[in-house]
Amino acid sequence: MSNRTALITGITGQDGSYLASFLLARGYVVHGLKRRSSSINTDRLDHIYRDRHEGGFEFSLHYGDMTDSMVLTRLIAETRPTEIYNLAAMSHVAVSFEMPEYTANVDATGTLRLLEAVRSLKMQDDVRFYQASTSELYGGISSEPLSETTPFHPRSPYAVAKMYGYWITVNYREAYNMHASNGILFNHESPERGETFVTRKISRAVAAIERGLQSCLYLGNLEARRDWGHARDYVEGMWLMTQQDKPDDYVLATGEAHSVREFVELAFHCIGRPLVWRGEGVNERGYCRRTGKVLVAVDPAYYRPAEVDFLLGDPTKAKTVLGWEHKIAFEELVFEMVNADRALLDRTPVKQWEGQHDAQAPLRAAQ
Ligand code: NDP
Ligand code: GDR
Repeated sequence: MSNRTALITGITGQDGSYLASFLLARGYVVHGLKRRSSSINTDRLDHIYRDRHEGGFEFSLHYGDMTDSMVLTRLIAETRPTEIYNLAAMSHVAVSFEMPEYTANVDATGTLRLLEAVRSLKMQDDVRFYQASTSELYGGISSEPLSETTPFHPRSPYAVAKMYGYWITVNYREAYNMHASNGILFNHESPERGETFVTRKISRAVAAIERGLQSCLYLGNLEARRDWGHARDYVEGMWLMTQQDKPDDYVLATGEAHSVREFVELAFHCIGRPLVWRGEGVNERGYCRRTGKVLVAVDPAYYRPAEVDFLLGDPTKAKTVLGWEHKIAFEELVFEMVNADRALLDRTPVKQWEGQHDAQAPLRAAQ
């Protein structure tokens, strides 16, 4: 049996699924914390379940919740992890304005619960801890590349909660000498990205519009700029942080920023429908250059109470110390996401797809 055992909170999410595959391929025993839900929430882990029977590796999921410190303590005591990756979070910025207290409970106090569970079990010298911190901490008030030394200015309940997570991780490192590191990760996407984040919302809509299942894609702020990378590259960076002799905090980013508008244009380009824009502000529309049909429209319901307009990271420290660099380029990411959703749509019964589309309708303001 491997002596490297990882516990991943948030294993059912985008990053959790990539990280689980990454660690299993390196011989880790992997345990994951999974929330109870009334319907199956392990779709992203299906391939691992399938491979487990053939691969002979050790992979287990355990029910629990970041709001339940008893479970967290018991789980750590029972699984004796050598590395803990705290990826669990209410991770949607717009939704955090609707659920600020819950977001703080999971993202801020949840991180404390996990760290304190390690300490109360006297395992602080045996565990390496990774905290999923975020570029949202910066708040987008500067157009300079953001690094580990840039001051924070969180602009959402999510970012404020993550600010607590960041500092409590630093505090446990300084107070108890724990090997605890923050990865300050800029946006990273993939075909496994949650459907209500803008990139996946776009790739799904483009695939559905191509098949005639949707007529128009409604978006909020088209000018928002993000430093978008691929989740596969970023989970490797998380792991590199826990492999260092000394714990520290690192920015992972590509060093390139693109607007939501650019993402949309490239995504429609993938299906051979280039766009032309007309109108201004909330009246702006993206028309199909060939047919003249409106394919993209602005809906102010998707504007946020406080927007983060611009995020661009400076990953120099990660490159110098960890030897980490992103490998997957922006264009490749967009093409992969659109093509994955086209393929997904091909194997999804139309009725089911329409159901999924409708199911999101009442949540539109939060997508
Ligand atoms: P996802 O939203 O895809 O995944 C979040 C995970 O947390 C899911 O497994 C979810 O479970 C779980 N979770 C949510 N609430 C609870 C709870 N109360 N108890 C236990 N588990 C819970 O996020 P990503 O994979 O994209 O991100 C991973 C982490 O990295 C998050 O902390 C996020 O805030 C942070 N981050 C992400 C970035 C990105 O661009 N992706 C950038 C910077 C930071 P369920 O599946 O049941 O919903
Ligand atoms: P973000 O991701 O808030 O950066 O947080 P999201 O994809 O939700 O938004 C990116 C930008 O796009 C603008 N936008 C829209 N966003 C959504 N979701 N839906 C829309 O219709 C839409 N139209 C425009 C947003 O206003 C925003 O400016 C993600 C999450 O993964 C966090 O957990 C993580 O910490 C950060 O990335 C880094």
